[in-house]
Amino acid sequence: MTAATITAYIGLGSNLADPVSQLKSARIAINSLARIEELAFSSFYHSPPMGPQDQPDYVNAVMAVATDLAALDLLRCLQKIEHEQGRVRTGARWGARTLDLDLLLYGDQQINHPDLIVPHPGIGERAFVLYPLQEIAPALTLPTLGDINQLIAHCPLAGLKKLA
Ligand code: A4P
Ligand code: MG
Repeated sequence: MTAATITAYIGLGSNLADPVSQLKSARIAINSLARIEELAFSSFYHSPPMGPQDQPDYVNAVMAVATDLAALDLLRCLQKIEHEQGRVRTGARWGARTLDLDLLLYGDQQINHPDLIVPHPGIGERAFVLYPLQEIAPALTLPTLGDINQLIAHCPLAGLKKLA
């Protein structure tokens, strides 16, 4: 890793085709990317779907990595892994998926690119992101959003459960 190393956080989610296995495979795939090292990986969390309710419950987790990949290059790598794990984009917003990899945070940067918005939109209100994020980064300050503990204090669990 170079002097340009950034700590990034990746949100993992799945609600099809054995979600826990999907997340475990994604973790291995991310670890096998060049120029990325895992720093931390949260527990798995079970969560009811946000968005359309006629889909299975999700399993979510958050991973911290050190990387010197540019943010867009990291996003492309994550999209390739989604594709390799059978993600089919139906066009339905917030629909069921084998694997969703979101770039939640990229250092303290704010990014507004047509293909990449960081911090990932909505994370300040999503229990399935905030609780696993706090588990691995309990003192984190999020760019534009502030202290993770303040965000958690205003974010009900909404059915989120840590898996044993
Ligand atoms: N994109 C922009 N910024 C980012 C970023 N920071 N990380 C663009 C990843 N992608 C980013 O994403 C749509 C476009 O977002 C991409 O082309 C990318 O360039 P997508 O993965 O194709 O579609 P999506 O995931 O269905 O849409 P969206 O709006 O990203 O949804 P979310 O926010 O990912 O939410 N309920 C539970 N319980 N747990 C979940 O994990 N996830 C979703 C999807 C819905 N309900 C859920 C969960
Ligand atoms: Mg997404």
